[in-house]
Amino acid sequence: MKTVPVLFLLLVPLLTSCKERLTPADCSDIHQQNKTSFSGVYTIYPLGERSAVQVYCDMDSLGGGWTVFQRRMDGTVNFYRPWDYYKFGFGGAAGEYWLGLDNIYYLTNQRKYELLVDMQDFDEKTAFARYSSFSISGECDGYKLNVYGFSDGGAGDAMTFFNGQKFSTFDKDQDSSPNNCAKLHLGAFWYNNCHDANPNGVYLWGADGTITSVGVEWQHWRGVNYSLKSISMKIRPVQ
Ligand SMILES: [Ca+2]
Repeated sequence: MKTVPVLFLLLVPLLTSCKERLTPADCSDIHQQNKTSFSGVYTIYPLGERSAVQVYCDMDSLGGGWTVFQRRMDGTVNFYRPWDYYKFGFGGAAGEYWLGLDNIYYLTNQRKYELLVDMQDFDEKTAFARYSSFSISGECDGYKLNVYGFSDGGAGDAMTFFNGQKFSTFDKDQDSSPNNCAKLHLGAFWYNNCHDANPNGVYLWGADGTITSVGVEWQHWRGVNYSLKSISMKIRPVQ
């Protein structure tokens, strides 16, 4: 009686030995396996089969297959957090979240990636900015940003300003300002001196000039005193 389940258990490794299918490194692998996949939450494995992490996959924008590493949409998650949260990630893939600098590093150092930043204001207008190359270095090098190859989807270029910068949080100032940009702008980013965009700023529901440039902003589109309704940053291997 008991031999049947035991036999089945012994067979399981054989039945599930197709690792490529089981451990997609990113959303583009999932998209490759099934071109009709919907946008939504999936499990990816940035560093092999023991590195499972949930992400939101954008299967709609510009052909789909995008792995979202940053997403704001309703103000439900506090993004004013210290270093370790940005290193390991926080929030939930079904809503607002940050994937984590370690995961972004693992991904962008295994393949060559492009970056897409999608955004929407409270008038339901949309715009995007696209970069043909995006990667970051490891923690020992401050997760330094390497981004170039801008093409405009109406939003203008805010990322080139951050190229070459290390990542900063309020408790780890690695910016190029004599001040602490993360504390000044209530966010965390590859701050320079200080920012042209503040995607991890405070969710402020539209125009608000009470405190300048602390909102979820993209300066070249809606300016520094307009906090966007949604913004998401996502990567895809260059074909
Ligand atoms: Ca500083």
